[in-house]
Amino acid sequence: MVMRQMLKDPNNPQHSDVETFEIDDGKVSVEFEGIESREKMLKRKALFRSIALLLSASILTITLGALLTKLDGATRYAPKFQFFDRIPHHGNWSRPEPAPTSTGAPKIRAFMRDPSEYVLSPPDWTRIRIRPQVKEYNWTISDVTANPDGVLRPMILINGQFPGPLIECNEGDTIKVTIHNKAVNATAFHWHGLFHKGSNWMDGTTGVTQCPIPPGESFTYEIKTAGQYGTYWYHSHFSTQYIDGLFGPLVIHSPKEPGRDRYKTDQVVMLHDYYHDLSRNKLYEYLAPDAENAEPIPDGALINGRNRRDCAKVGKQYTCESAGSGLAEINLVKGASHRLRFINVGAFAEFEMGIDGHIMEVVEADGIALVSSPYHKLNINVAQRYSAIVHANSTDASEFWLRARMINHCFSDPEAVEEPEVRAIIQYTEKKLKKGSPVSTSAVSTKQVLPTTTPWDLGTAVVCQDLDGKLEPANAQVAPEPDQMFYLRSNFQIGNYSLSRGFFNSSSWRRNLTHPALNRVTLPGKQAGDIDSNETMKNIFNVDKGMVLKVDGVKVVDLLIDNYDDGNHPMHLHGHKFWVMAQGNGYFNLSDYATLPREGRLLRDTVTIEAYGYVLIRFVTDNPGMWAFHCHNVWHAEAGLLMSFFTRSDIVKNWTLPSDLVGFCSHPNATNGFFDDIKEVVPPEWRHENGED
Ligand SMILES: [Cu+2]
Repeated sequence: MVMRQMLKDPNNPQHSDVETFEIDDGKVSVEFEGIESREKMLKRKALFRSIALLLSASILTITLGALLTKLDGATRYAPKFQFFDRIPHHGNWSRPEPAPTSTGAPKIRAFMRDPSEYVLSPPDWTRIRIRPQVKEYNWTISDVTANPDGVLRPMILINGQFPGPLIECNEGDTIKVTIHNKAVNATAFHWHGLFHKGSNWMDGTTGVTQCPIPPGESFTYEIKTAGQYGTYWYHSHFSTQYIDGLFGPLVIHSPKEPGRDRYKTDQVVMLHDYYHDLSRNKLYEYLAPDAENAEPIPDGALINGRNRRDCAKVGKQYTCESAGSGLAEINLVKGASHRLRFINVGAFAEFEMGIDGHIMEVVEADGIALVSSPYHKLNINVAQRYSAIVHANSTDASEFWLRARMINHCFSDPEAVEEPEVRAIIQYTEKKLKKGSPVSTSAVSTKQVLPTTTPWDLGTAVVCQDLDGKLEPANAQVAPEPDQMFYLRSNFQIGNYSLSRGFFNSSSWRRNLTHPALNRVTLPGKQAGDIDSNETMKNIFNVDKGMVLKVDGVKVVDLLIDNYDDGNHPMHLHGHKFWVMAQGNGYFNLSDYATLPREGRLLRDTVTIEAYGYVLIRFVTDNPGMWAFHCHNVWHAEAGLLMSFFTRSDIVKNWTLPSDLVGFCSHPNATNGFFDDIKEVVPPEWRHENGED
């Protein structure tokens, strides 16, 4: 074993914040200098808390004192409500078309998407050879008040319906989605898990690859699908906006996918936590002083956008009309096998889900076909996907519960959630499902036949971590030896004004909406200069507000992250799949590094780092661009847990970005709806003159 000195990369000042190692034949033993032990970190956190408490107490005392003595400076320590009440509403919400009620039939809720749209139509590859096509979609984004589960709330929808439409294509097709932004706020769409080889600017990540699409403007995303297949999804990548309704499934079929003859029907099942308020208002509370990283507790959960709340139990601040709302129904032809593609399209909660009386054979994770393995229940974290084959061969009943429970032990207050479980009805049907058939829609009424089945008699998950057991790719590829390793610590720190923010090492991301990272390295003559030079990189990026790790050439990169936080993080790398080399609780044992098995490693695009755990991922930097790496918990990402990898700068620096995208950056409304962090949550009179605002 060769002992090597820790290397600071002289070519990239951003790296000075990161321990970087060059690896010699995989034989490397490293010492992490300057890293506090976890115990120390915890003590420090406790100390921060006590200081914050003390400060709050003194602020309260001073405030009371000031009020009592009518001192001039009383407003300096304004009590919370004076600015918490000032929640900005960037919305111009309209009620949906009034539902026809005169017929006495159940209300037709036009904003609910017909669930049969989530039943797929895979081509019959045995009969036809399919040429690549261009699949075009036209989406109008608008602000709508709607009540998927009964509770009326402002939403932002695609073509006035919820959830978003299915994008379905074959490998090699080009997807063209034209966004017409008719909402009051800006937007941008990310295609989760898609590689965008050679077209990084189509990745849709505000602050990283594009300026937002301003209200009143349109933009066409062109997405190539060569070289990948399986289950993906899309969502807005503008602050926390997607959880207000801007998300949907994206499925790529391929003749290369193994096991296509094993199931008769194929459909999408989206699971998600759900809030009854606009996410922007929740973000306001979450990022406020003294909030201490207490993530907003979901008001409930939905399956394919559906659930039904008991209006009698809903808070008085809401208007609740549950007529016409109902549970999702999933139809399975009796006696046949079916593929269910589960996607966690939520904000925050990991789900544990299972179907009464049915084993699920897991055959896909994040677009990678797996050797089939049976499970009673699955854990699925935010942004992850699993396909399971379910055999409709039970003789016990014709209706069964699909139970999906948010693992509320991972919430800041586990007891605060009223209904952690959401259910869907699995119905056996006699005849073949046909795409576009109204079979599910008409059934969503008050006359749903509710199953009487009992859940698996197994313990419930209390830790948020990835699906246990060994998930093995069907086409196992041996992971290559690494060239380079980056080491990150992820944690939350309470800093100025008692604000809690997420950090990778010393970097906490603050989105710059009008100067995204990719634009900074491609705009000719602006700032780019010679991006290989030390000085230019330093001028372009401030590591405190967003770490950018530049990797030159095609390298095999290892990224080891230790999580010093009591929350878990579903970490997502844009534009790549990575091998999960190691994952667990506690520290990664560095003595295992040189001998990590490289065979049969799972490849995916979203991996969970559990609370006080670690993960070691490996990927190849063969896709030129600026690629975000971030926690997919929307609250954590907005609190700063995002950084970027800058790969193949030699290619990227010669790019010219589409002129319409570049034009958005100087549009006066490009930042509509942007949550301006400190400016919004800290009263002006509190702010220092030290550049914080
Ligand atoms: Cu996180």
